[in-house]
Amino acid sequence: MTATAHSTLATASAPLHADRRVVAWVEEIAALTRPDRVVWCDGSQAELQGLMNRLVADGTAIRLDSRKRPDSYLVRSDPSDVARVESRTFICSDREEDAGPTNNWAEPREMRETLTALMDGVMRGRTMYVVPFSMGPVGSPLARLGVQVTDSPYVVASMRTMTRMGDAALKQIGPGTHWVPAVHSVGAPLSLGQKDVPWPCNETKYICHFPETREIWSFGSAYGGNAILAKKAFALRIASVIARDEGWLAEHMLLLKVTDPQGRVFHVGAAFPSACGKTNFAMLAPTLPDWKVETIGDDIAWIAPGPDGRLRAINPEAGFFGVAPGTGESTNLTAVKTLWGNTVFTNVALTDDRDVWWEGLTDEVPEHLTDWTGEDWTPASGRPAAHPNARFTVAAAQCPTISDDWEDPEGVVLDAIIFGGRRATNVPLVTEARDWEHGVFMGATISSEQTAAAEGTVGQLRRDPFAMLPFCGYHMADYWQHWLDVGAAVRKAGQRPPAVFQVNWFRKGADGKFLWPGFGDNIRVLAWILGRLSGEADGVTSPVGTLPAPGAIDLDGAGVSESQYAELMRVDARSHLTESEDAARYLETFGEKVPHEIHRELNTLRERLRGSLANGGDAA
Ligand code: GTP
Ligand code: SPV
Ligand code: MN
Repeated sequence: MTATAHSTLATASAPLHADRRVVAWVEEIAALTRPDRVVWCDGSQAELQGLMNRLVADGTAIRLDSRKRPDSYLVRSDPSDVARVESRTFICSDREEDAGPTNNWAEPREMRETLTALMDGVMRGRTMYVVPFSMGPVGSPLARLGVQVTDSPYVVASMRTMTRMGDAALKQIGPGTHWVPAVHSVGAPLSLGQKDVPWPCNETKYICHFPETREIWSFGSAYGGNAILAKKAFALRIASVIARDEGWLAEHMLLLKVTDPQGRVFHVGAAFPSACGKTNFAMLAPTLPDWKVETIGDDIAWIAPGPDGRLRAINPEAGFFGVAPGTGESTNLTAVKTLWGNTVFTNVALTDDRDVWWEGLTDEVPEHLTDWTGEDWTPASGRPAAHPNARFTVAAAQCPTISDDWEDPEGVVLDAIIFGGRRATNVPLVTEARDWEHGVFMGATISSEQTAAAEGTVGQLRRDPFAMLPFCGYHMADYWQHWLDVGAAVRKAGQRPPAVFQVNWFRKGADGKFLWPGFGDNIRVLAWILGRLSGEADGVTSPVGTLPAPGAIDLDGAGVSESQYAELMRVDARSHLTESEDAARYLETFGEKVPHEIHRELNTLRERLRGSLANGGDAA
């Protein structure tokens, strides 16, 4: 067929109400990628069923036992395509300095040439799906729109769960509406009669963002954030740029609602790096009596000043793409209950009775499984049955603790912001920032041990500012300035910015074991945090910030010994001074753009640490 015939194909299949610019763009991409068919997705249940049937027929998905796990599927990816690929993720801003030292920059014109060559005819033999979506409740003033085209039915099904996808979103796009175009291909054209593989992908991968034109192009992968472009590519990398220009924040944060025993309601956002416990914290089952935690989001928050100047937040997503390993009955029963059905599992193990299993789901390990690569597995195999970055995809609405305000179009007022990471040493269980500026410094310099959620060396310590290192669409130091500006705007409106805290659930003792029980017991820390807001919880000043006063954290029944607690809270001035030297070197890599407030906070920290050393050493 000729490109013209394909254009006709794209137009003929378009819904009548589709915006002309969207249709024209789809035509253009179809002419380049030359799919056999173009399908405009309506987001219906019947459409999803059709996609899943097709994935089963193609051998991509396995239908799980319908009594054990109704309408649920297991998908095994290609072993070369199991996580986000940060080394192949590019910010193609006009000027290199706008991408900053933490991003891979590529010259936009050159990248367009590369992508055009790669995408030329790339969808031959495949169907191109047109996937209109809304990030945020349809019609919310905080919502933003996008359209992804993709040749992966698995990605379409994922987008159906993760976003408000289909006709309702498409109808939001009118002549003057802004929408983000996103092109995705697995990069595996099929020649006539060629048999497909269960998980088509390409060794070459590109995940590209054009911040000026606000568009996304992704080639070669079908896994997670590489392919579900509404998520990290749009809702963080492109949205962070839009947010900078419009005066709001797009963040790698969970959102939760807490009700204390007096019935007071608070909303909290928390930024932890990938696979560091956002889903767990968002679904926290409190071990303290009469506390209630409800879930709003587990990965991304969009935060904007409301009419009164206070910061309000929405979860732009509609589903959870959560880490399976470590999610179990004892660690996150709420998540386990959420996954009762209507769930797509990727790279977990298959039980002999056609259900799923992964490390940590149950204490008892099954005697026989089919592992995530399709091989026989027994406990003696000496390798994990599920991939460490195996994931579940499920609708947020199915979560038993989903909050009644999770789809509030105006968002929820944010009372506190928490930063966290995985730190085996040094970082106390919880620290309160003195003010917004100190909080921004905490966020800017936070570090974490790397997890399997992306390629790289697991366990290696890296600075991960605001848990946004792989997700900030512009210069990181400009982003810090933007955070300072947002706080200043809140104050200018006569309001107080949210209080800021840093937590660390992952400190280890000399025996190499976690000192803190974590999970449901994290409510004890949250209770102290909220007590600080109401002025009811006591704190003590330390060089790194305010720590809980002795006895201010309820440890009743936590099984934490006095010496363990002391170790959890210990601030070793000497090692913090060493860390602050590293922080200084880190800030240098951002050059002139580092806001003076950040330097000021670093100097204050170092002075306080030196003062504490002069007074004998142990700072806390
Ligand atoms: P992304 O979806 O990649 O952004 O990650 P996430 O932050 O949502 O990760 P998730 O909540 O799925 O956490 C993954 C891992 O953290 C699992 O292995 C959990 O067992 C572990 N984890 C979560 N909370 C705690 C905690 O309080 N203590 C300890 N020790 N581990 C935790
Ligand atoms: C993360 O890595 O932070 C995730 C998973 O939430 S992905 O969508 O693949 O980015
Ligand atoms: Mn994430």
